[in-house]
This record gives sequence, C-alpha cells and structure tokens, in this order.
Amino acid sequence: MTERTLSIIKPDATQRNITGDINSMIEAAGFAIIAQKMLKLTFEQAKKFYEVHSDKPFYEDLCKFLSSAPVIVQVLEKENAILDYRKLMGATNPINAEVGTIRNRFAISVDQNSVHGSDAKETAVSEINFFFSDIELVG
Ligand code: DAT
Ligand code: MG
Repeated sequence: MTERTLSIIKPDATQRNITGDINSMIEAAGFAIIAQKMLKLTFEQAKKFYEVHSDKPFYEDLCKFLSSAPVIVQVLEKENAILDYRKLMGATNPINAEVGTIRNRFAISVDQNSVHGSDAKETAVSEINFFFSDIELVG
C-alpha cells in the first residue's frame, strides 16, 4: 500500500552540504519526494515537534540541536514508506547503523544523526500535518 512518511534532514547535514547526497539515496531507494522545504525552526517549534521525548534527559539538547541551523522537511511516498525509510535511515546511534544506510554513511553521533523519519502510521500523519498543508503535497 502506498504510504507517506515525514523526513527531516537535520542541521548537521544541512551544515555539511550533504542534502543532495541524502536525497540521492532517498530517490535511489524508490521514494518519491512529494513535498519539500527548508526551514529554520525556533527552539519552541522544535520542542513542540519532539514533545513525545519531553521526559527524556536529552530533550533540551535535542531541541537546541534541531533549531540550531536550517533543516529540510520533506514528505516521502512509496509502498511501505514508513518502515522502509526507517531501514534506509539506519539505527539511531550510527555505531549500530548498517552499511548502506544514511546514518552509517553520514551521521556524526547519536544526537547529530542527519535524518529523522516517522515511526508509525499515526505519527507520520501528525508529523506531515505539523509541517505541510494539503496544498503543498504535490507528488
Ligand atoms: P530516531 O530518530 O531514530 O527515531 P528516537 O525517536 O529514539 O530516534 O530519538 C529522537 C532523537 O533523539 C534521535 O534521533 C537523537 C536523539 N536521541 C535519542 N537517543 C539519544 C541519546 N541516548 N542521547 C542523545 N540523543 C538521543
Ligand atoms: Mg523517532
């Protein structure tokens, strides 16, 4: 079934000018990028996006990082997009990310790990709606 997922190319990646390389990996893996824009999130916006992690010890640092430089937010479409993008991203900590994944190739550390991807159907819908209106989903 065709599915949509929300991807974020994080500040560590935009600051190293590797967004094109990451998009190449995404497209080579069969995803259609059906919406995409660059934003500089405020700390408050980052806190709202990552609210699910508000009880974690790394929450403040995570939100500081996400709002530290521009990000690219994008909607990816494909069969099984949610799970398949999680696979393409690789494990949260790049030490555990398999060869051939985005995080294995590009992530610097567990926090500066280059990409975000939705983790379930409900979160994909709410994360897409967080950043995009229907009129911006053009694929
Ligand atoms: P993922 O991004 O793989 O979905 P997550 O949802 O568990 O991972 O965590 C969200 C982000 O929080 C993750 O991309 C980086 C940061 N993070 C997770 N665990 C961390 C830790 N132990 N130390 C520092 N940052 C962490
Ligand atoms: Mg997550």
